[in-house]
Amino acid sequence: MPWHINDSEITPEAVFKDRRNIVKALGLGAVGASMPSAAQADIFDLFSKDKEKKKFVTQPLAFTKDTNYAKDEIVTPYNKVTTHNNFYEFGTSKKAPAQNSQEFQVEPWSLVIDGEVERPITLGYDDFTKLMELEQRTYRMRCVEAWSMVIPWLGFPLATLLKRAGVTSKGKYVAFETLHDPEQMPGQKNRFLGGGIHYPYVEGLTISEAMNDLTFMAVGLYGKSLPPQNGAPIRLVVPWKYGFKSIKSVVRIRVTSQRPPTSWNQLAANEYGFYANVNPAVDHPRWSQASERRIAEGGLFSAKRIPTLPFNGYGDQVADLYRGLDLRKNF
Ligand SMILES: Nc1nc2c(c(=O)[nH]1)N[C@H]1C(S)=C(S)[C@@H](COP(=O)(O)O)O[C@H]1N2
Ligand SMILES: [Mo]
Repeated sequence: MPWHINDSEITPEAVFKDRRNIVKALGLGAVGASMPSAAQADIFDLFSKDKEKKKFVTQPLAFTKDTNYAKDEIVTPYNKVTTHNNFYEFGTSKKAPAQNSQEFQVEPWSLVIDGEVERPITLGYDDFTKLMELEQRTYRMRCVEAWSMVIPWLGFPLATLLKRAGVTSKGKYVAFETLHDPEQMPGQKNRFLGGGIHYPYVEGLTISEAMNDLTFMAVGLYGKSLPPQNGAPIRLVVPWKYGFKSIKSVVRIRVTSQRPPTSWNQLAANEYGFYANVNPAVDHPRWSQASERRIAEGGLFSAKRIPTLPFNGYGDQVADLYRGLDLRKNF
């Protein structure tokens, strides 16, 4: 049986990325319909072996400091944090990111910190975990869609990175960018699957927001490296802002003099502002922001409704950043 060959005898591993390539590598052309069913079974064995090989694996990570910023609240179970996601690059339903991202390749990865800095930095995959001292931060996470979670992240303050790079006097904003790789991210290939966002997904903060100690670069959650659906290998977490600010799978952090464009604002400026601070007093044009469903055990609609707090409850640390700003206009 010519199709029953060991991987090593055919081609380098890279070719075994998807079914089309396997079919090409085996020289089978349009298989399937014309093939006897036993032969088809062999082919599908080969696919599933390949799947096992590529399947994403999370690694345990050590941390030195552990701070809970959601005291007395129940931490959202791991299986909810990793199966109820927004990551439109992998599809727009809540389950799609977990389903479609398990073959996501994060090694090698390169994260560039550049722009208005004295010393641009490029970090490789191992650098996030080996050069940086990791801490655990348990934060509330409030999506603009009025659901929320409590998540124990692992990572380091963004300010640590920015201080190493040395922000120049022209640095007023920070622009973030997600990986652009349509081969790996079906939502970037197909406008319908990707929810109409113009990719790569981009986000931004003012420099004072970026330097605030709460602003965190997460490389893990629940004591392990990030699963792809949560933004592997490194993502932003800004706990006083709506979740869409917390951009995933970041490849570039650029300090700028001008306010950078942001993806959801570009898509619907009347609904999603640049600031996006959690604010129960300013409703979304299509729904109230006064309360939220806190996701725990059970489904979204059995989740308890609780009041939403200004700045998601982090006003003590961040309200000063917005003194004199009309938060109704600057939503
Ligand atoms: N690149 C990218 N980052 C993203 C998103 C996205 O679609 N693409 N969704 C955002 C939204 S709307 C939310 S609520 C959070 C969800 O993070 P979580 O899935 O880890 O809970 O990620 C944010 N970061
Ligand atoms: Mo969100």
